[in-house]
Amino acid sequence: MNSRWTALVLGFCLAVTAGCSPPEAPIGGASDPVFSSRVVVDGLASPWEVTWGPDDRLWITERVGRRIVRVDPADGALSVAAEVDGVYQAVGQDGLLGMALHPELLQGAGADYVYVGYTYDVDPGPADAPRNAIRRYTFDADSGTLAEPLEIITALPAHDDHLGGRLAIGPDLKLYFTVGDQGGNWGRNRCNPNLAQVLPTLEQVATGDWSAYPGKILRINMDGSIPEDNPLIDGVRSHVFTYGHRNPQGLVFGPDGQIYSAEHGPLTDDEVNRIEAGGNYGWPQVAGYLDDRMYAYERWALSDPVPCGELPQGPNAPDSVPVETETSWSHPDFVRPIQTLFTVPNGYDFEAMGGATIAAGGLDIYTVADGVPGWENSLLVTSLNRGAVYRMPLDARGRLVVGGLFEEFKSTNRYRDLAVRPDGRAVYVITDNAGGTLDASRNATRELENPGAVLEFAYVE
Ligand SMILES: [Ca+2]
Ligand SMILES: [Ca+2]
Ligand SMILES: [Ca+2]
Repeated sequence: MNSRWTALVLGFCLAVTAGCSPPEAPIGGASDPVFSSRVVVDGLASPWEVTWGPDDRLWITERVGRRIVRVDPADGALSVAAEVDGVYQAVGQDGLLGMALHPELLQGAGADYVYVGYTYDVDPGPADAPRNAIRRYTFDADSGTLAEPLEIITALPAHDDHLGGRLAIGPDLKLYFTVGDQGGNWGRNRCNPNLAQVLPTLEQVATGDWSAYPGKILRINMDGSIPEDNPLIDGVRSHVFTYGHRNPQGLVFGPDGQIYSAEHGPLTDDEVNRIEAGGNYGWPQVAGYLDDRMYAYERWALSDPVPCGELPQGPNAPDSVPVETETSWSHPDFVRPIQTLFTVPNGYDFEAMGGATIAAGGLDIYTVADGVPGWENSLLVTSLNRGAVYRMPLDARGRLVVGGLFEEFKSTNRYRDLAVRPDGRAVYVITDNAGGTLDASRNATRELENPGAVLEFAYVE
């Protein structure tokens, strides 16, 4: 399986079905790099985060397996660093989630710390009351295991949909953690109000009530407290760094400290965002750009006179549900995405053409100068529902996507997250164990080629 550059026209037609125009020739005229691919290891239970470690191992969380494992990318040898206690795992998005390695891990600096985000159950009885938390472990290099678990922050929102859960450490040595919108106003949770625009109050912050954190990216001190230099948003300083997010599952720092996120859109408009302190990323008032294209905010919880609970679930809101167009809303701190995947024109037929998202998973940035030609300074985002990694070259300042959008490493899998080898000559992708994607002919399938695996894509020439 060779990967090749396939530039995608930024139209809506992505060859999802017959009748679409095929992907166009490469943009920019660069030579097509050739990659070889192989399965490094399989048999993992829903791997969710993969990170290159200072020990030259791939550090991986298993969402369902509730383990942190280290894999030697050369031969696939796997060792278990921790069985993570107390993880609640019930549905498709909860369990053991993001992981971040302290930048001084294994540097002899007394900071051999590994942080993980996970779901747990606060209800001591039979009811389920999931919450997310961040825990720190200390790595013991001699035994290769993680010990001394320490809860950093608990009682973060969790639900049965849109949990977010990606974790990163910034050059400022703060923890950054994504919290999804908990699926509010969507699907089976359509009668729950969406809280992505709701901000915490002073009283909530004073009492440690984090229930207004859905749809936010948090910035957290290493001890769980609120950084003094977090943005003051509507007069309140909390862990909230940015808000108005749907389900961010990608989060990465560029070499100059800029932060990028990737998040699932509804039927269109997955987003790649540049994250700025105090920014409002628009959801659920806006999906993608503020352009009234194939999205308006249907407020199911406000249905009147028929209460929401009596309405059938379906793609089209009945007349009793108030609808707000994107352009009826504005906000001084609104930040538009630097890229959408994909914005479609009005009149787009989802039934005939398929959903216009890639179901964005993990995000990374390729910074190596002498790795794959033409790749330096590109964002890489994984797609769950297309079995590919989408590469976006950035401008020199890292502020804009320039020069197109490229589909890499296509296979019949769901790509959850990725890591780049420090020499830039290989990319490692982890795959979901189940779910839908597109096969080589771009037909929908649930038969995955390499479920629960680590795949290597190595640059050949
Ligand atoms: Ca990663
Ligand atoms: Ca947005
Ligand atoms: Ca829009």
